[in-house]
Amino acid sequence: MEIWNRHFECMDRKGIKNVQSERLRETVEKVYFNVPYYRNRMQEAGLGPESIQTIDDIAKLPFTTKRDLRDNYPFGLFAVPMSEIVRVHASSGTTGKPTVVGYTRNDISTWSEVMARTLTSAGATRNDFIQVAYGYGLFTGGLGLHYGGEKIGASVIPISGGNTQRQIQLMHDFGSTVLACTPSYALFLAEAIQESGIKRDELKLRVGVFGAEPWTENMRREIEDKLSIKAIDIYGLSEVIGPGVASECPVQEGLHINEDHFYPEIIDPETLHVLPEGSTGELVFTTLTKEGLPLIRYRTRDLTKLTYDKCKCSRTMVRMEKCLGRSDDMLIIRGVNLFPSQVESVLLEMSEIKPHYLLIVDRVNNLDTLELKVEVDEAFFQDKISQLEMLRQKLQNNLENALGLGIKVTLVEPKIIERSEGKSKHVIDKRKF
Ligand code: DLL
Repeated sequence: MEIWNRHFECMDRKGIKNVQSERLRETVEKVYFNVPYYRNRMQEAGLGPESIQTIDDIAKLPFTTKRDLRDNYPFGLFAVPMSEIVRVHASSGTTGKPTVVGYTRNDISTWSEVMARTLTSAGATRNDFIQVAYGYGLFTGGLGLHYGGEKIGASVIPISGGNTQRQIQLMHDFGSTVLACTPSYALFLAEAIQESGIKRDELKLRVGVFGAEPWTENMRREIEDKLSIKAIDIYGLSEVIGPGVASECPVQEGLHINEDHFYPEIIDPETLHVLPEGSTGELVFTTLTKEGLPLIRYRTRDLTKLTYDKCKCSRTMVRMEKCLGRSDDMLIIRGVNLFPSQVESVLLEMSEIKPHYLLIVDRVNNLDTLELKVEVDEAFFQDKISQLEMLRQKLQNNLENALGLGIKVTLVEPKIIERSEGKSKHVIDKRKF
């Protein structure tokens, strides 16, 4: 079993702690002197760089949230001058503005390193053909897998997402051995392959690296059966680096976190207290080597638990359990992150519509579907059907432009959507994960 970076991935726990302590000290110094936001937060808490000596001092530091990134939009939390930034990516913010992340040349190199570890632990080598069917662009999936694939010396096919017939044709003609995409798209592709009449033994596919959305053990079994491959779970988030934060090894008992670069903690999302090993709670990361956008105790909102037990693969890096839930209302639709509040901001800009709405998520033929039911303003509802249809189209376009996601819009009469006395319920998720 190949290991990309045995020195770090198999380091003893004491060694890992020393590396983390040293890197935390450097990171804290960096943000204190270069990011006014962090300096202010630390001063408010009565902390200076000297307050942080070992990794255990991390509990003294304040948390960072998506909201903090939004309040400092777009580049306010960057710790280097823009001349040092060689790449930006972005992910969904909670309202109109995306969360922007920046990378220095060293950050890109760190990212390639952790992606090389990810692909190697999935069993990929320089002899593989990696079909990268994650989206390229502001989303980190495509380019993350791309750089990691090149780093291990594999042949990378940057086909990007969608265009299923072309995916199947290239998979067949080029002999792709590794498929990288979301697990739901993998299932969709599996069925399209069956329908295309191509026989399984005409394909060379043997491994899939799937992530960017939650997927269950049942889904894993289904993908492994239908595609006759090994399906490996890979996890990450743009704010921390993108994919490459954690990934499964062939043992498939949890995802090893690259904790020499990203220090994980589990907290109770209500009390914000750090929880003991083995408890399920919200995952928090501190970046230990990032230069462009170092983050201190960033709340991912993903729910999981950690285990430090030794893994059969001989890696010593802590493992996180497969992530299946979140402590906020973010949805992931066809790999695209979506907050109901983003939909609400679009609705609030249109006077013909009331912000009483319901989002209905489902999965049809392995593809996520999203429908928005929204109330039309009383005055407008009296109008002609053709005008209502124009309004529906306009809203559908506005949503697609703002969210990068097609949503089926249904207009309903005023007062149809159930009001709630407490926190209103805006989402019905019928997908069976
Ligand atoms: O989804 C990065 C990525 C790309 C990961 C390709 C894996 C493969 P974001 O768009 O910022 O980044 O979304 C991050 O997606 O906080 C989780 O809620 C969810 N997520 C990512 N990977 C997994 C996974 C990328 N393997 C958010 N299982 C995260 C469950 C996942 N959820």
